[in-house]
This record gives sequence, C-alpha cells and structure tokens, in this order.
Amino acid sequence: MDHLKPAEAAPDRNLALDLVRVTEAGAMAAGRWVGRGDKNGADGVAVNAMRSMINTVAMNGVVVIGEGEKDDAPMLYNGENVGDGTGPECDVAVDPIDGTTLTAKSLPNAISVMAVAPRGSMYDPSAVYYMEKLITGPEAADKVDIRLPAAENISIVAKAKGLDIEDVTVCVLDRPRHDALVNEIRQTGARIKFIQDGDVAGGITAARPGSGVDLLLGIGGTPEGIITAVAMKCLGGVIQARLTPVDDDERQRAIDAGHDLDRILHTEDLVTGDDCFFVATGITTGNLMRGVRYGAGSATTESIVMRSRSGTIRTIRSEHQLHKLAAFSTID
Ligand code: VTB
Ligand code: MG
Ligand code: MG
Repeated sequence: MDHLKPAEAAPDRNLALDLVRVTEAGAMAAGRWVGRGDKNGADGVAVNAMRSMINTVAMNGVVVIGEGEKDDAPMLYNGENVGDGTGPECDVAVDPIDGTTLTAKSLPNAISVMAVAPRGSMYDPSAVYYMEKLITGPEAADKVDIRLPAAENISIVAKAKGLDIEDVTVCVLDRPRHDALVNEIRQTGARIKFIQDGDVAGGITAARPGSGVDLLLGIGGTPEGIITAVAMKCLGGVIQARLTPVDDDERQRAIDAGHDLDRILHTEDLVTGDDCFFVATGITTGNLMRGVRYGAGSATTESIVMRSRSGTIRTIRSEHQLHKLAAFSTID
C-alpha cells in the first residue's frame, strides 16, 4: 500500500467541494439568527453545525485557527482534531461567522469561512490578536509595501490598475483606531468603503476584479489575516501584515511567544506552500455572495470555493431541502 502514500499525504483536489458543505452548514444555522440581536447565539449554532459536518470530511485536520479567544466566542478550539481522520494531514482555520455583529444586526457581508492547508503550513497567531494589513489584487501584488505611507500604496495601486487616484476605493474597518489612516487616505483623493466588521470578505473584495474595491488597509484580527492569506494564494492577490499588540501586556506576551513585532508578514509567511483551499458561504448578502434565503421548506446558499494549486474560483449556489436535513433545524 506504500504507493498510496503520496496521494494521501497531500490534500486532494476533491476536498474543496466537500469543505463547502461545512460552511454551508454554518451559514444555514447562522442564517436563522440574522437580525435577532444575539451574536453569541448565532456563533454558537454556527460552530455546532460546522463541527458536526466537518467531521464527515475525509481529512486528518487540526484546528490551528479557531476564532473565539479574541471575541470571547464559543470555539472550534485550537488543537481540536477535525475531519474523519482518514485523509491528508491538514491545518484548519475556521471562522464560523466572520461578522457576528453583522449577523445579529442583519448587515451585509457576514460569512461562514474556512481554510485548509497541509499540516504545519499556517502561521501560529497565538498571543497577538490584531495585525495591520494591506491587501490588494494581482495587479499591484508585487509592487505594494506596507512600510510605505498609505498615500504611496494608493498611488502604486492606481498606477498598476491604470486608474486615477480618485477612482481608487480603499476598504477600511470603521473604527476610531483608523481615524488618522482615514484622513491620510482622504487627502489623496481616494474613496473609502467603510465596513462595520468582516475584513475577510473585505480583503477578498479588494482582490477581486470588478468588485469596486481596490485595496484594504488597517488593523483587524490576526486569525482573519491568515484565512485571508489562503484566499490571496488562490486569487493571486497579496496580504502584507505586521502584528499590532493592543497594549504592553500583549506586546510582552507576543515577545515571550517568540514573535518579532517588526517583521513584515507576507502571504507566504502566513501560509506556506501552494496547496490550500478556501471556502466561504454568505450569511447576509454582501459584495461577494448572497446570504442565506429561505423558502417553504428550503434554503438557498451561495458560496465561493477556491483552490490555490489550480487557481480555480467557483461560485456555488445550492438549494437545500430542509425537511431532508433535519440536523439543520437548529433554532428550536
Ligand atoms: C476584526 C476583523 C474581523 O472583528 O477582528 C474585528 O478582522 C474586531 O475588531 O473581521 P474590533 O475588536 O475593533 O471590533 C471582525 O470585524 C469580525 O470578527
Ligand atoms: Mg467569528
Ligand atoms: Mg472573525
């Protein structure tokens, strides 16, 4: 049976289509909680739905990024074994809901998202919850530099895309910590698309042609940054990041954990190699995908499924018959 080893060692191309069922399950569970004003309740049902589905996937996964610590949410916890244990050895990064507040308030761009890569290939984000990010698409991917002022990166992106500065739109999380950045961007004449939450969707939008967004700048979650790195590998875009401790305690913890806070983390540092998968399903409708829609006894989901090695980007619209999927009626 030795001849089977190489095939088993690397994630198989069919994995992507199995994985999407996991984020579909998360989104369908969360979809019932849209607008209910209870972000932890929504996160809880999404975690449970994903956890039961993920264990049917033929992989030997370990959760290396399970959200929860920063947002104090229930987790698919770090170190948890996931998958049916039969397939390739993988690192799994999961965010059952990126945008719990978006879900609770029925605002756009909440997604259920997961990334998978060979074991050991994802950056260990522990100890520092936030990072400064620069994300853009293939055109300017090898020209931008997070160490430069925002104005310079905006002009690099404009030039690479053949745009006037005024045509460039920068996605920024709407937070007081970004006040200076917002001023700097506005002085260039570029426009800003503010997002309330959800910089995974925001980052992908920045790398997708025709999305109306050209660049993402600002400080967001470290786990989301690593998930975004997988997406960038598939899309040919780039993420550059710098760990950003929020206070002295976090700074010290980061240094003790061996992080070099001056280091620029490139896409390749956040996930090494070229054999990774990204799947996301819309919870609320946004720029990338429509959210979950319910009909009589049915639900329709839209997902994006990407594989880095092939570069294939699939949009999958699925119609689910809920009476046949009793496991998803999580609201009762
Ligand atoms: C960031 C962003 C996420 O939460 O982590 C943000 O990356 C948290 O920022 O996409 P604050 O602590 O300032 O709220 C999200 O928006 C959602 O998890
Ligand atoms: Mg989350
Ligand atoms: Mg998140």
